[in-house]
Amino acid sequence: MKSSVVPAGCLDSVDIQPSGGVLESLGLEQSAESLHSIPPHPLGIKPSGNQYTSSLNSKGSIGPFQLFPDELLAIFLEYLDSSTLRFLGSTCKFLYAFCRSDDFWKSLFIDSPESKSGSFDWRGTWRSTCLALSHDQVCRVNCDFVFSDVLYRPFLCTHTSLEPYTTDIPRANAIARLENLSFDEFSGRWSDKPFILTKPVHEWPVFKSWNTEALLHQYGNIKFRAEAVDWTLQTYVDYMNNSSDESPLYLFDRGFVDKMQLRVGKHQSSPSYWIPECFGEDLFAVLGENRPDDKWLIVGPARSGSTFHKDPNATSAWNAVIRGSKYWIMFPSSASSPPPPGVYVSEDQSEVTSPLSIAEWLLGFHAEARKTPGCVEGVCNEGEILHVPSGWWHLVVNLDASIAITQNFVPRSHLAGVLSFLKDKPDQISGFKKDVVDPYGTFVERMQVDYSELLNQAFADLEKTAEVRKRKWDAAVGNAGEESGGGFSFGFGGGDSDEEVP
Ligand SMILES: O=C(O)CCC(=O)C(=O)O
Ligand SMILES: [Fe+2]
Repeated sequence: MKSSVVPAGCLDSVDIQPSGGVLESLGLEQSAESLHSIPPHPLGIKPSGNQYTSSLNSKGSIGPFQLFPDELLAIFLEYLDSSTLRFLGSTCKFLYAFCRSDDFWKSLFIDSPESKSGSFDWRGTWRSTCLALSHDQVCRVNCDFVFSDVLYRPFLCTHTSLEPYTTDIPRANAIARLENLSFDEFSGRWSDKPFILTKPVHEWPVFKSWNTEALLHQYGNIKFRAEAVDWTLQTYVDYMNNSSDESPLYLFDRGFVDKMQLRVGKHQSSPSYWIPECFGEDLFAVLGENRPDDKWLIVGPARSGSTFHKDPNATSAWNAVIRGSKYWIMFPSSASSPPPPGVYVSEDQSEVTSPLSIAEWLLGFHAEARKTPGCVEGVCNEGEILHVPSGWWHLVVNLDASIAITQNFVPRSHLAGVLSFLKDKPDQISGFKKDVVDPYGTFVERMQVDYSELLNQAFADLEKTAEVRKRKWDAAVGNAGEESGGGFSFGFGGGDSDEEVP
């Protein structure tokens, strides 16, 4: 299959719709098979490159505005309210095509009182939902002579097959799959490596009983957070079953344990689920009520997922797939290694810019990423649980509609890294309640009471690391052997940084 990968612009523009500028301009490569699987655009919109083989071009009808690139026109339209957008869309085919773009309607609807109150019916698109249009009230004007990468790109990304990216994982990249793991094995060999545990989730009652139907039956009227909205589970599932967003809205709720009245941990009577023993205790538990957020329910349709990030506060995480399956691609983090291809971080590493949707990233950067040293990949199937070590970059995409639970934690083996993060990067700390004004101090104080030996060991490790780094620095600047004078001092930061998410 890989031998048939060709730049899409080389394909015959007559019989293959998505040829022309859109793929080339994005620097995208795509297999011929996956291009053939893309249906015609429902309005007939085509990539910009097709204008050069057509004698007609609808953009001509917008007069002097045709001088503006489509990207700029799209920015203008973001400022319009729904009735203006609707009226403008009835002036000519070109503007009709633009004003139908669901991204505008998504922003308009998410900010609307209906979305906030949760009292609305999902109608298949953001536009139909915003305007309360039933299926037969939606007209479809033929836009055969609208050529626009800006309009065509999201459609292409929504319909591109994920298969070429998530299968045929090179053996060297494959994430280890383990039946089981002891605490000693985890602490000794595995706490810095991603792995998939194939068994422990199978005994969880939530694994045995949860599916979309069952959840709807019990919790259909409960509101859960999905990015910027709080919708009932029923509304979210309606959306999930009937939408075609390039980046589907992702349910990611940190209050699910209370909302669903779950009991977490084997010590509970009739527990709903428990944490595999290999991960040991979570040292943030010493903070009690003051601990940062740590548990999320994750629900999403196929193609939803998480763009590249590191988990918050230098924590590690596990992610258990209850239904569906997830493709993971991950990179270790170190001060000397760059972020994954296509991901840019600010100098202090506090901001991550990955402006691309998951599909765009796969189309544009996956091939390079796969060849990058350190890259690991794997599919975590139903009933399996994946370990995300502290500091690792990860991108995740759901291969089917999925339900998962994730928890972040501080294992013993990463205590030093977490202390260093909290002390050296206070501006990047996240997930603590506002009244915890000094997370580092509070954590150290609580650790001194419950785990003083472990804490002292972690401080000693940090001192040692700082000492080694100082020696390396001295050697590099040529003052080896001298007492280091003022002017430069090391924190105990290891040089890595951690961006917040989920
Ligand atoms: O399931 C996902 O989308 C991944 C969530 C995530 O990033 C995590 O659990 O750390
Ligand atoms: Fe994550």
